[in-house]
Amino acid sequence: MQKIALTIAGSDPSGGAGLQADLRTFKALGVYGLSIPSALTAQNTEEVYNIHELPPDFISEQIDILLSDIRPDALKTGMLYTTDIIQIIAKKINEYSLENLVIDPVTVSSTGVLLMEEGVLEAVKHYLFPLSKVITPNTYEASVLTGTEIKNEKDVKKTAVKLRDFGTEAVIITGGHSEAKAVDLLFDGEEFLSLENEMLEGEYHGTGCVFSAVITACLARGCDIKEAFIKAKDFTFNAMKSAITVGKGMKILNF
Ligand code: PXL
Repeated sequence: MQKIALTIAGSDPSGGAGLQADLRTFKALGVYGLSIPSALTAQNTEEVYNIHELPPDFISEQIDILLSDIRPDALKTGMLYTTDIIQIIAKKINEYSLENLVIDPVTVSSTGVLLMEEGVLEAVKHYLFPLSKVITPNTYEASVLTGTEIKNEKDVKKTAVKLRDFGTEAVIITGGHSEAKAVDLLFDGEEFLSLENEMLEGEYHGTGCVFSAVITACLARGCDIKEAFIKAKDFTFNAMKSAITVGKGMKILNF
């Protein structure tokens, strides 16, 4: 049976991040991709210039119409932008008892532009974390979500434990604490698994989106979280090594 994954995320016309990157990633992993935009951005490889969120009622309608026809094996959320959007998505996930939810709590673009309104991270934490299988914050997002400063490996572990207490099954904190190595940490409630590779030079667009999309596709295919994490780390690193320059700004992951 064809496995199916859904992304609810922002649109990035450059295709490097957002739902366009998610769909490319699902396809690369043999998973059929569904997509519901939560917000549209005006952006290129250099900068995010403007953002328009979609009306929550219309997002709700997209979910109802799609799910009356097709049921995803896994889903992920990316940039959700407003608390109203988060509330409606949480309601629908509950209503349809959707499983294998991966949350990428997107806060800022690679260039530092805010991709959410104030209070949105709190809403993601409150409404969506308890419904999720895994959350994939980077070190910055993990630190904001818990109000902890992350300076060393012990801090990363402590933060992962705190984040899991918000109700998710597993936490993956990406980016680590070191400048020299790219270290990602998984905590599934029982054990920690840390994966590292060398830090690559340059500016890359959409790494968090691709990473969480790989996890989603793997869950759709029936992997457990540990397998999905190992695959995502490897896939994203290779896609960064093969990154391409299509515009004047950041590199786009290629796979
Ligand atoms: O990489 C985070 C991200 C997620 N979603 C959208 C984005 C970005 C970064 O620019 O534009 C739509």
